[in-house]
Amino acid sequence: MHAEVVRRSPAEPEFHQAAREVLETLAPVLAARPELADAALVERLCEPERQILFRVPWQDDAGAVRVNRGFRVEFNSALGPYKGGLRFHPSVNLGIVKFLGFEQIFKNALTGLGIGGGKGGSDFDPRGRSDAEVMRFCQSFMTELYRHIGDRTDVPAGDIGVGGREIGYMFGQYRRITNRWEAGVLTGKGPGWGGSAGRTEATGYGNVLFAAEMLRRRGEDLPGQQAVVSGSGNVAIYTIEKLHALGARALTVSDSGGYVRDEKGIDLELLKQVKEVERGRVQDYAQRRGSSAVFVPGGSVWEVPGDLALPSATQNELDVVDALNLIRGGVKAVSEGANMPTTPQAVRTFQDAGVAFGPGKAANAGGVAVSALEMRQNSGREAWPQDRVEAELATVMRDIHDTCYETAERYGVPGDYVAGANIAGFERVADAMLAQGLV
Ligand code: NDP
Ligand code: 2IT
Repeated sequence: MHAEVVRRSPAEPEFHQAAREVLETLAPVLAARPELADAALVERLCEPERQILFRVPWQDDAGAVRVNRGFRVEFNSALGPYKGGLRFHPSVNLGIVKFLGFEQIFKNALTGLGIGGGKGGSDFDPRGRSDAEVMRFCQSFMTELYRHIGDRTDVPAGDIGVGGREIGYMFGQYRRITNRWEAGVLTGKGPGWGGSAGRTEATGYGNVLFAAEMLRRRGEDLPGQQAVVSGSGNVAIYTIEKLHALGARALTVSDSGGYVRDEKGIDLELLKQVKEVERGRVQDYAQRRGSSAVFVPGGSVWEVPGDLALPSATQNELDVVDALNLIRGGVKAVSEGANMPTTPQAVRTFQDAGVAFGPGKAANAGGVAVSALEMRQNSGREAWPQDRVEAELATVMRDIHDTCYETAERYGVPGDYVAGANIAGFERVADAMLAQGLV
C-alpha cells in the first residue's frame, strides 16, 4: 500500500512518512478484522476526499502585487465535519498539508468528539509583515476559502503562523462575504466573539497532561522533573505554563535561529512579552533575561539533557542523533506537542531504549479537542467558564492516553503508544466508513 501512496503522490515526502508510520502499525488490527481489509479501508483512507488549491493575490505595503498559493485538503469526514488548522509558513506545500491532514484524521478520531480530518494553509510568510499586510492576505485567502467551509462542512483553526490575529481577520471576511453570523465556521476565535475559554492554552496544557499520564504509568509524577521544550510559539508557551503550574521546570525554548537554555527555568512572563506582545525572537528573551540564560545560535535544543522532552516546533526537528543525546542525558518520556517532530528512526531509538514515547496525534490532541468544544458552545450559543473547559480537556487527555495504552495491550504491543494511537484512531474511522457504505 505504501508503494501505491508514493506512486500516486510523488514528491510528497512528509505525506509518505506520515502514511508509512501509520500503515506499518496496522497489521495486527487488519489480521484480527479481515472485514476492514476486504473493504479496502486503508486504501480509501490514504486518498483525500477532496483537495483544494487556489491563488491568493494580495498587495504589500509598498503597493507591490504578491501571489501565494492556498491549500485546503478535506481528508476524511466519516466522523464529522472536516476539522484542522491552517498553517502559514514559506515551507508549506501540498505534501506537508496532506501529511498534516492525514494525521488529523486519527487525532480527531481519538478525541471522540465527532470531528473529521482536514488541514490547509499557504506558503505565505507572516514574518516581518505588518498587521495591515497580514490582514490583506487573510482577507484574500478567505475570499476563496469561504465557499468551501462552513460549520457543518469544514471548520479551520490555527497552526504555525496562524493565531488569534489571523483567525480574527479571516472570520471578519467570512462574515462580510456570507452575511452570516456563523460562529462555528472557525475555531480559535477571541473569547468575546464566540471563542472558547482555554483554546489558546489547550494544546500545550494537553500535552503536559498526556506526559503526566505516561509518567504515572511508570510510577512517577511531574513535580521536580526538568523538561527540554523546543519552539517558542503557541504550543511551547502553554506547555511551559502547565509544566510550571504542576511543579516541573522548563529549561529551554527555541526558534529557527537557535535555542535558549535558562538555568533558572524559563521566565514565562518575559517569554510572553517577547513572543506574544512584541512578536520577537528567543534571542531577545536571552538578552533581557540576565545571566541565567544563554542563546546558542543555530544549535540543537536536544543537546540539553532533561527528564522530559517536549518537541513543540515543527516536523522532523528531532533526529536519531538528538534521540541518542537525550537518552544519554537520562530522558524518561518524550511527548510530541508538534506534529511529527520526531523522525521515524528517532522514534524507534526511544522505544528501543525504553523511553515512554507519546505520538503527536495523541499527545497534542488537546488543541483540536477544545476546538470541538468551541464548536459545541457555538451551536448552543453558550460560553463556558475556563474551569469547565480545563476539566473537560483533562478528561479527554486521560481518555486518549488510556485508549492508546489499552489498545496497544490488546493488540500485543504493550507500551507502544504509537501503535495504540494509530490502531484506535483507525478502528473508529474505519468502522464508521464501513457502516456508511462505499462513498
Ligand atoms: P507557532 O507559529 O505559534 O510557533 C511555531 C514555533 O515553531 C516557532 O517558535 C517557530 O520558530 C518554530 N518553527 C516553525 N517552523 C520551524 C522550522 N521550519 N524550523 C525551526 N523552527 C520552526 O505555531 P504553533 O505553536 O501553533 O505550532 C507548533 C507545532 O505544534 C506545529 O507542529 C503544529 O502543527 C503543532 N500543533 C499546533 C496546534 C495548535 O493548536 N496551535 C495543535 C496541535 C499541534 P520561527 O519563528 O523561527 O519560525
Ligand atoms: O494540529 C492540530 O491539531 C491543530 N493545529 C489544531 C486544529 C484545530 O482545528 O483546532
